Order: sequence, then structure tokens, then C-alpha cells
Amino acid sequence: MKKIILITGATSGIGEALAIRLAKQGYRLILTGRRQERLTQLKNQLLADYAAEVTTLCFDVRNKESVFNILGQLTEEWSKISVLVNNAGLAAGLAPIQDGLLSDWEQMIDTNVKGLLYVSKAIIPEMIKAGKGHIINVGSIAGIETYPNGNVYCATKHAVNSLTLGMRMDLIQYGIKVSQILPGAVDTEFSLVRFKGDAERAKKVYEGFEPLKAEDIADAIDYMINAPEHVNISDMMILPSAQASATITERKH
Ligand code: NDP
Ligand code: 8X3
Repeated sequence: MKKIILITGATSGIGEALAIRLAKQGYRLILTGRRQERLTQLKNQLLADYAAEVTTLCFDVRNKESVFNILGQLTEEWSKISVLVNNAGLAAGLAPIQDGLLSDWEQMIDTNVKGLLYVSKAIIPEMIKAGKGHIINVGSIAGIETYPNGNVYCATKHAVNSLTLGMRMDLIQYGIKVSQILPGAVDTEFSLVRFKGDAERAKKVYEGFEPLKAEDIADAIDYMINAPEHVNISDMMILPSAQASATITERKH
């Protein structure tokens, strides 16, 4: 029987690409996000294309009651999650600290940090019981380097980096591996969300160079998941070839 893998934020971008990649390999998937139509559409696609076994759960990771109720109601079979991919996250706004919106800050902190913690806390007990498991956190180059106007988003990804280290230390005694993937610029809905639907501004982020595709990151997470039991790919930073750091990207205009 293939492992069960839970991916948060599977309705677009990296999470969706990973779901497709893992379904192809026969993994059983629990896919989550806030957009039910997208979850249903993806489930139907994975069933039609790969006869994949998929459970979808629609909830907001910021809502702790929903997280614990919904994940707590998984059947005996589906609660045996082998791999948790904490991928749901976002940037909201790109403004100097003095101009940032409180609502943006709260959304990023509540999703990227608190949401990741809620989901992890709901899943970890079963992994401890099983004496094995694998948690993969989606961090960012922004979790290592802060860039101008990135303030709170960068702080949330620094928190993900720190939580990854802490989780790894605390969970090692239970046979649970903890990994982190830290992408640079990936062309997904990320910038559209950051700029609140301003497609022109979002497009500019990826102009003049070839950004990563969601599939590039899915490929790397697949490698982490399929590494032998005794191997933990602990942290993996992946950048577009044209990106040297959080602030240096070689653009051809
Ligand atoms: P997308 O915007 O394409 O995907 C984000 C996913 O997160 C969606 O499925 C969205 O689903 C989900 N999500 C957002 N907020 C919530 C919430 N409150 N509750 C539940 N689900 C939520 O962007 P990416 O695929 O690029 O982002 C995935 C991760 O990768 C994020 O953590 C991001 O910070 C990180 N990352 C992205 C980079 C990039 O350049 N794109 C680079 C480095 C890291 P829904 O809206 O349906 O809830
Ligand atoms: C997303 C990459 O550089 O826009 O985490 O912050 S960046």
C-alpha cells in the first residue's frame, strides 16, 4: 500500500504540481486549500489520469478550530499520514515597514507561521505513534535573506526556517524526518496574490529572466520524499539560474 501524503495549499502553484507528480507515482493524497472548486477539479483530474486515491479537505489553515476538527475527523485509514508538506502560504504586499497594512501582516503571520504550526500539531501525534514520518516545510530564500520591503513576509519565512530546525531537533527521537525546501522566484499565483490581483505588476516580477516553474520545486520535493529511509535531505535551496540572491537577478531587457 502506497504512503499517504498530505499537501497544504494544493489548489495552485507548487502544491498542485506536487499533487500531480505524486499521484502519477500512486501515492494516496490528502489535498487541502480554501477553494473547494479547485480541489474537486484536481481530484477528478487525478482520478481520471492516474486512478489516484485522493481525499480533499477544504479549510483555512488560519482557523485553528477548522484545522483540528477537520484533520481530527480523518478516518482511521486516512489519519496514517506518512508525509506532511506544509506548503500553504503567501506574501501580501511589498511595502516599507512604515507603510505596511496590519491586515497584510496578520494574514502572512497567521498563514505562514501559525497555520503551519496548527497543521503540524494536528498531524504529529499520529506520526509519533507510528514511530516514523516526514514533515517538509516550504520556506524560501526570503527565510535566509531579508530584502527591502519584504519585512514581514521575510520574517515569516525566517520563522519557518527556525521552526524547521526546532522540529527536526524535537522530533528526531520519534523517527520523524524534518526537511525544508527554500525556493527563489517561482512563477505561480504567488505574485498575483502578493499584488492583490494586479496582473501587470505580477508579470513584471518574472520579466527578463526565466523563473522556476512550480514543477521544478515539485521535482525537488519528490526527491526528498523518495530518498531512502535513512537519508534526510534536510534543506534545499533552489534558485533560477538567473538569480544570485534575494536581491540580485540578471534580467535581459
Ligand atoms: P500559490 O499562490 O500559487 O499557492 C499558494 C497555495 O497556498 C494555494 O494553494 C492557496 O490555496 C494556499 N493558501 C494560501 N493561504 C491559505 C490559507 N489561509 N489556508 C489554506 N491554504 C492557503 O503560490 P506558490 O505555489 O508559489 O506558494 C506555495 C508556497 O511556496 C508558499 O508557502 C510560498 O510562500 C512559497 N514560496 C513561493 C515562492 C514563489 O516565488 N512562488 C518562492 C519561495 C517560497 P487557496 O487559495 O485555495 O487557499
Ligand atoms: C518567495 C520568493 O524572493 O519573492 O518566497 O520572497 S521572494
